[in-house]
Amino acid sequence: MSLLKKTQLSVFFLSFFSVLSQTDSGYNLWLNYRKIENPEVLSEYTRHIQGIYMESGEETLNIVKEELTLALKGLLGMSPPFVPGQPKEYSLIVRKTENLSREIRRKLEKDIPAITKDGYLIRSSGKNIVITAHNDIGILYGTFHFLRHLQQQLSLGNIRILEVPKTDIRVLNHWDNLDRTVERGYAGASIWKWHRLPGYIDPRYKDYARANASVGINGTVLTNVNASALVLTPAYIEKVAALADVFRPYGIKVYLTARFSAPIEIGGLETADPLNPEVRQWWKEKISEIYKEIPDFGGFLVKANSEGQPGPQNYGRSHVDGANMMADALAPHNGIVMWRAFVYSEHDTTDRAKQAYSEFVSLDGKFRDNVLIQVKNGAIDFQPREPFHPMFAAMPRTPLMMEFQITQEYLGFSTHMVFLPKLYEEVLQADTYSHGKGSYVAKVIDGTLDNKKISGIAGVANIGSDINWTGHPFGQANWYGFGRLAWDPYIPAEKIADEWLRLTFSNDENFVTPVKKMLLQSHRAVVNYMTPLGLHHIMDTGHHYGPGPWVNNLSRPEWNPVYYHKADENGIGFDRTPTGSNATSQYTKEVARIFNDVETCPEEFLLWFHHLPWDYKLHNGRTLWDGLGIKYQEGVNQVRKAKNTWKKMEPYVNKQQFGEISMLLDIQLEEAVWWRNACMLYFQTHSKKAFPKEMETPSHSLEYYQSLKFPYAPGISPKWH
Ligand code: BDP
Repeated sequence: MSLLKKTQLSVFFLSFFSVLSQTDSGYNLWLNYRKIENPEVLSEYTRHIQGIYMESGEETLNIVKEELTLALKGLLGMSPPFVPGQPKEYSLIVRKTENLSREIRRKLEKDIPAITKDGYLIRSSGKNIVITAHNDIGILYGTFHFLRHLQQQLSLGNIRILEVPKTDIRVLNHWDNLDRTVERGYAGASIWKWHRLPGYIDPRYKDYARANASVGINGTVLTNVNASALVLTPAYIEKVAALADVFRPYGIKVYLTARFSAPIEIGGLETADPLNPEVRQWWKEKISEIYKEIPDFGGFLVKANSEGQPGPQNYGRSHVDGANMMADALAPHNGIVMWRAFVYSEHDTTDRAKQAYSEFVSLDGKFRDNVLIQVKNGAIDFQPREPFHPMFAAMPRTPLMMEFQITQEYLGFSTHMVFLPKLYEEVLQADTYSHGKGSYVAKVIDGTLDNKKISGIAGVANIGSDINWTGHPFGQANWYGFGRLAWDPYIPAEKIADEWLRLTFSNDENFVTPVKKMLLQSHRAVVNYMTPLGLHHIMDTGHHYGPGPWVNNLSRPEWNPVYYHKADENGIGFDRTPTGSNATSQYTKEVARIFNDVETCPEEFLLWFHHLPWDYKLHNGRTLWDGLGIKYQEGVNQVRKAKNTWKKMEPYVNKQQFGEISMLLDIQLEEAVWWRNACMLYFQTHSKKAFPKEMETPSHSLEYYQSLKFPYAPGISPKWH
């Protein structure tokens, strides 16, 4: 072999291996564009896409070009040429509607009027395929959808896809601190390298934007809801502006969390009273200053008067006063306020589950048009499973944003496999009955139920600097799934799982079918081994890692697990019916009736709404005590089953990720057993009953489980130390 050939070969191998290892690590997410091996599909695609006819334009269109080149090269093994002049037959035509030829416009005339907002149309037209939209971002979204179609190896014959985003604001919430710790983050340090910004632009920023755009996410709140006012100082605004510049061509706006006391902390004022003219002026000027640097700045996310954060109530003012003050200052710049409804007070002795509703519902209709109230999916706090938040049925005149948690604070951190779109789907498909049957939460969120002018959905990000972004390779599915549901809250979780698996790993049915099944039952498994039958908030203190149902020594009663399960020798559960806290009265009467009646209350919420004796008979005829043990065991069994499924998947997944997932499933199983043993041993001290025969005998004593300490468990902000 000549020297030249040898060098060429080694260069080839080098680049081959570097690509391979990047793919192996999971860094490329669902955008890894593996070569299509199926010859029929490949020949269909190469026949249909012999050239690309694309208009030239600014940054976003260059990105489209870049993505098409990269993707088609990966998928087809070669990138079809971009052809100038007139499109020939079998071209992919990528053009804005206004630039389509008259002939094509005529052919697509039925569909074009239906493209609104950042929507797009992908359609066969004669022998061509057209991707069109009214604006550049629509073209980018359409391109990503088209590529997704190819990645799933779906047919191009008579393709017709018309998509319009169903919600307006589709944002990630990063709970990232300026010191790069991430509150409730389990995938490494924050990806924002504040110290090096604005000069150093980490390539990851672009990859982050690209991944988000590929699923239609159009905003990012860079900082923690437990906010630092520092991010509003000039030095940081400059850094934020540098990030905004990277994200802009991907259609992503930046937002910041605004600390309510910032006028005092960085403005030198003596008060942050929202009705004080100087304070109002300070925010006005601060906001103008931000817009000077970031003309398309999105606005603020605010956590006020919650868990010790400052807010308008410190000055005897209301949430309306606080939110509207910021909204007034943002309105001239088209900015918005996302005001969080996650409030509960140590001075309020009523059921914590009732407090947000009690505080906010009477304020319906009083917020400015550019205020959205951001409501967590349930009334407590991102528990493994919660009934939908009653606020969703109660504020017809206020845009309500959904806040989901993508990071797994209460679901096993980034160690456990949990496919969250299943949880999201359950909430979005819940019926509030606010306008009779069929008043789904999804319709509240997309604004259609009450004709809201603006709508939105937020997900607390699970992203960090780990090479694969999310710690657990399957955590990527939750980022992906959140984005897909933000775009369209009606997509079935099953479809999302199917898509994501095909995009990320393999199109082989022998892989997709069993692994999809495994993903779809993973949420139920976690609920079973952590908090079955409606139990909630029984995790250990502070870090929230592992079980701690015995914890009863925290200063605030509603921080203690015993407050939530109320186990004693007679029984277990939180009575939220009219004989108890009457939290059910916050739901519409149809829903309240279902929850109030122990017979109709869905079993998965039984102990959320009812305090029941240990020998209460479940629908299957077993006692509550036995049923609890059986559920805990079922969760463990489900993880075992998942492990067995995964074991057989080695041929379909690269070695690195196969190994990572195998190890994580091992840990998940150990921790599932830990949860079952610790909880059942503890509850047994109250029930005084033998474990059901279906349950395996715990290998350690309760004292052992109670003695476990995890001082360095990840995800705690300095704030909680
Ligand atoms: C809780 C978290 C805490 C957050 C809080 C919030 O434990 O770290 O600050 O929610 O959402 O779930 O504000």
